Formats: sequence, C-alpha cells, structure tokens
Amino acid sequence: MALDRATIAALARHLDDCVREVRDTEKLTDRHPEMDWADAYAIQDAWRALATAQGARVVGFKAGLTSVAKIRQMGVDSPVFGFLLDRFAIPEGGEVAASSLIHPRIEPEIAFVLKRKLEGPGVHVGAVLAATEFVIPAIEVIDSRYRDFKFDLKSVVADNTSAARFALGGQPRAVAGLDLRTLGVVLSVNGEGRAFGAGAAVLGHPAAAVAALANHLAAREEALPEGSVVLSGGVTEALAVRAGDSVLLEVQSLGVVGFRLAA
Ligand code: 0L1
Ligand code: MG
Repeated sequence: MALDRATIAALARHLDDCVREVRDTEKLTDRHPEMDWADAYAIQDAWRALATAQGARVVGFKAGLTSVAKIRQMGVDSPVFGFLLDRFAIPEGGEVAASSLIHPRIEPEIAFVLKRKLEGPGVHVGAVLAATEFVIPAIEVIDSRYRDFKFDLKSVVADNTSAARFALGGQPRAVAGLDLRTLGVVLSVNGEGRAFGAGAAVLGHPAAAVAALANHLAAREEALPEGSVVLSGGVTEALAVRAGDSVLLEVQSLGVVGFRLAA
C-alpha cells in the first residue's frame, strides 16, 4: 500500500462529505497519483465502516463495468465492486429528490437476492444460481463524486463504484426455468424507450458477475451474506437523468420497476 491509514481515512471522509453536501471533487489520483489497488479498496472499506458507524446497514453489493457497453462508455477495462446501503433503496414507484444527487445516471440491471451465503474462491455461474432465492429487475442510480464523471479505475473503486441509489421491483422470480442470458431489457425515460439489451451483455451471463464479485470478496476474506441483494451490472450504457424525469425498466418475464426524479 502506498497511502498511510490517516490518509485513507481522510479520503473516505472526503467522499462521504461530497455525498452529504451534494458536490463533486477532483478524482483522488490527481492528488495521490501513487494510490494503488489496495489503497483504493481500503478507502472504500473505510467509507463502508464510516457509514455503518453512522447507523447505516449494508444490504448488499454490486458489480460494475460488467458489460461491453459500460466498458466502452467509460473507457476502462475491468469490472469493479462496491457495497449497497439501506439508505440507497428507492421504493418501487417512488421518488428520489434530484437535489440529493450530483449528476445521476441510471443503469438497467438484473438483481440477485441470495438464499444462502455465497463464499469463494471458485464460485461459478452454477453455484450462484444454486444460492439465488430470486432475481428481480433493478435500476441502479450511479452518481460519481468526480467532476464530469471523469475518473480512472482506482479512483472509482475508492468512490464505491459511483453507487448512490437503487430501485428493485416487478416480479421476483426463481431462476429455475429462466434463461437470464436471453431476457430482454428496455429502459425508458418519460415514456420513450432509450436503451435496449439482453442479460448476456453482462459478462455473457449476469450470474457470472455475481460469481466474480464472490471471488473478489473471497480474496479479501469476505463472502456474500445470505439475504444480500447483488446488482450484477448495467446491461446497457448508463443514461443521464434530470429533475422531473420518470424512468421505467421492463425486464422480460420479470415485470417493471420505475421511479421519478423529483424536482
Ligand atoms: O455500476 C457501474 O457500472 C458503475 C461503475 C463505476 C463507473 C461509473 O460510474 O460508470
Ligand atoms: Mg451498475
């Protein structure tokens, strides 16, 4: 590691301040070009510890940059992983205040809810499916704390992979009999279909992203707990949204989920 403990804690607090004050910042590597991968995840961990010390609950985890569309959109080349807090959840059909976000974007995702702990190493698609209680449509709201959504991978990992909000809804379905690769996805904004895809866009199979996440956590002596929600990654590129927009995601066989970005 290149950064000391005090710097890691200070950077986590800085990102947390940006969220609470709804303001952007320069990417961390501008001031700390020496920051390495261990530092990046240590800052994310310190932020997680700070949030739980403040009373938040970790309800799940996410994989990001798991589709070719996202990788191209962001000009990066490997998946990243973050955590989800209870306060990120938007009720289905509910509202989120645009004023509480910096420059939100939305992603259509398939979420997994686990019926038992999933622990790597060696987790594969089959193990993920066996541990899944149900899958459900999810819209992730990402809101990079970095100016103009411009960052490098280490900075974005420290920034909890831009995680900000998520909405789950529609029809929860057990995975037996579903081919997650061929499920069609339509993301609409204000009634207009804006992004289209199918589950296979996520690493060939959305469960592969969950497996990669479980194996990533194992390397850090963590596991996905029973009952956790896992966002497997955007099926399409992310769409910018603004105050007044209503968004709706339809996933074939799984129904719809939506919310409004209130002014
Ligand atoms: O969930 C995601 O794919 C986001 C990963 C972080 C990069 C970004 O903000 O787009
Ligand atoms: Mg995402």
